Amino acid sequence: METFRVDDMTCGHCAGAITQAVRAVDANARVDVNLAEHLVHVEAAQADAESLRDAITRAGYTPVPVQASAQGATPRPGGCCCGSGRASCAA
Ligand SMILES: [Cu+2]
Repeated sequence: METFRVDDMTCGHCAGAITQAVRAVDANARVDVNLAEHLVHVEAAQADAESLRDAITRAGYTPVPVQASAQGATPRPGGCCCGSGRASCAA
């Protein structure tokens, strides 16, 4: 599973364009777009992360790979989701 943050993906059209770009390099990839958080999750069938990133870039967007450990906004036990070690980001 590869995750990219694509800040310039702003509407359903962008999401569709990115999905198509990914499918163009990996027809059997499972693409899951979270428009609200500008995240694209790709379960690739054959393409590697670099080709996926390339495909999204060529579609005109700016994908930033997201580390698996940084995914999700759920606070981890003993610290904040952002890894600062504080009890909460707002503290
Ligand atoms: Cu758009």
